[in-house]
Amino acid sequence: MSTASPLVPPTYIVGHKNPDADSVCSAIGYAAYKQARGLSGFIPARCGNSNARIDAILARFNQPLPLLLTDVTPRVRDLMVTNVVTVPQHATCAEALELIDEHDVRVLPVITPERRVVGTVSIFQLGGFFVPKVRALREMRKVHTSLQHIVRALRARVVHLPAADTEEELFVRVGAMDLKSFGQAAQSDGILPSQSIIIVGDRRDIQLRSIEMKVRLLVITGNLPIEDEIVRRAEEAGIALIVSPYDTATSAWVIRSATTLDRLIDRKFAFLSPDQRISDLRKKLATSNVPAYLVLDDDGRLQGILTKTDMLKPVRTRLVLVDHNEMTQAVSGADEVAITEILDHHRLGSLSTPQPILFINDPVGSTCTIVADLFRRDGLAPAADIAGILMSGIISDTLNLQSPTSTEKDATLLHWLSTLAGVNARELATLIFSSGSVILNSSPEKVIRTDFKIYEEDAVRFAVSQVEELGFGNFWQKSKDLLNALDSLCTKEGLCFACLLVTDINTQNSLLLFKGDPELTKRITYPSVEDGEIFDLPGIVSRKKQLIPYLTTLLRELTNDGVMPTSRRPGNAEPRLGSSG
Ligand SMILES: [Mn+2]
Repeated sequence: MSTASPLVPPTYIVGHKNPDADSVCSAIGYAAYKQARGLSGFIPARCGNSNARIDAILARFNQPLPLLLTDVTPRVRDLMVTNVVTVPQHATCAEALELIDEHDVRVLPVITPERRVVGTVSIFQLGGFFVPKVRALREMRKVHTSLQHIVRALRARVVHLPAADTEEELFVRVGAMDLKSFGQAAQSDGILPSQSIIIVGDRRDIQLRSIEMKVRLLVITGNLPIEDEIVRRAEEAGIALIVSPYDTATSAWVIRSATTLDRLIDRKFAFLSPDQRISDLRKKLATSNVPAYLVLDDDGRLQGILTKTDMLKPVRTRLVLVDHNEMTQAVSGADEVAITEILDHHRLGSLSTPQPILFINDPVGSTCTIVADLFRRDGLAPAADIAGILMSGIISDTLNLQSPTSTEKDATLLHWLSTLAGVNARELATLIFSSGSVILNSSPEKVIRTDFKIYEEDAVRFAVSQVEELGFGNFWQKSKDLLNALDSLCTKEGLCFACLLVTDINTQNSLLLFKGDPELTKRITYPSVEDGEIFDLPGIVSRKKQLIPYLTTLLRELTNDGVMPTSRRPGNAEPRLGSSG
């Protein structure tokens, strides 16, 4: 999902869920600021859908919609090792051992030519095969392979090699004893001559005896010369004859290593999907004895390998949070990755970080004001389009400096940006606020989810949405539907209450739609204009600075009077965990 060079881990600059204009504009602006400072790898992102207002701003200033980042939860694919050393299905033990030695690994996935995993072989399995078992001598001499593999393993000179590619079960015997004992041993161990490999030096008697017995393969060791008569007789009898460069003991060992892997493959291997969450695996992997998990795609093809050591690697995804600092509002999985910076103008939530980070929290009217201030402080001027983007964030959040959240600094920087962008603030405000009535153009469910934030106050969860309109005309047509939508939201999210602040940009007044805890509803001191569910809030336009403090005060009063706020039981949604931040 990264578009940055793999050498520089990407850092996503991302605003809150249900992004508003300030959230998207400050992400774009701060990425431009980083670039102006000569820093690379910063990517503006958003963790939710755009809306008509954001689209209008981006189109006006020629900016693409930032990357959609819905979930940054670390997954197996983020930590797995992808350059895995593998061994082909039909390789020999010698080849597997060589790979293990060369790459210093403990386990080799055994794969088909299509990279489908057949199983694994480990150094332990191979070791077990080669370590002498005194109670199973016959096993110790067994080789399951073809003569061609033996020739390759020994780097042998071929004299005669019939049926070289046939896979067969063979037994190694060293012809080092007296001729008489050799004959007796051959009869007593019950191994057929056609299954026997005889390894011998320049012992003419044993060589001849082996040919008479019609053994499968005769191996002459130490590059010793062979008499012409032996060669002729072997060929006549159809007996394979090769010359090994090694001594007898080494040849015997190397022949055994020519055994194909087939019988040694552990076909019950542990595997994971690349999409599995690391957090779900930590416990499982901590208590398991499996040294490494293969990572397979849906077709069983090998994608990578994950060891316990890999789980300890730091996650590469890094985030800069703009326009929010509460985990309930951040992109999913934000609490499992590194947050390197926060730029915000909201109340402080309950976020904590393991490392010290750059945290700028300035109670100005918009996050874009903070970004513009950073440019100006460093003597940098944003490009005209970026200046326009930053203006849009300020205008949108401060209702063109009319909101009580607006400060001197917002006004100063808006003016500065206006000069750089060559754009009149009043004209831009008209474009932004006339970019379509959300209430008229969206379903009630969408209206309350468009600019929607969940808050947590002493473990009480509630939601406050806001929508800005030119006049209340459109609103009154949809007020009943919006109340119903709030009611379902309250149940679905298991909230204490859900409310919607409808703000008229023209008159700078708002209406509040409120659904939830009846005890709390009763305590609302603003005049009710309908059914005790819609209230008139003259002069209230800021959710952050005016409404949230009012609501938290109401909640405190309720608990101080010994009444516990009641939350709905989540309906069709799964029970949610509280904030982990
Ligand atoms: Mn903001």
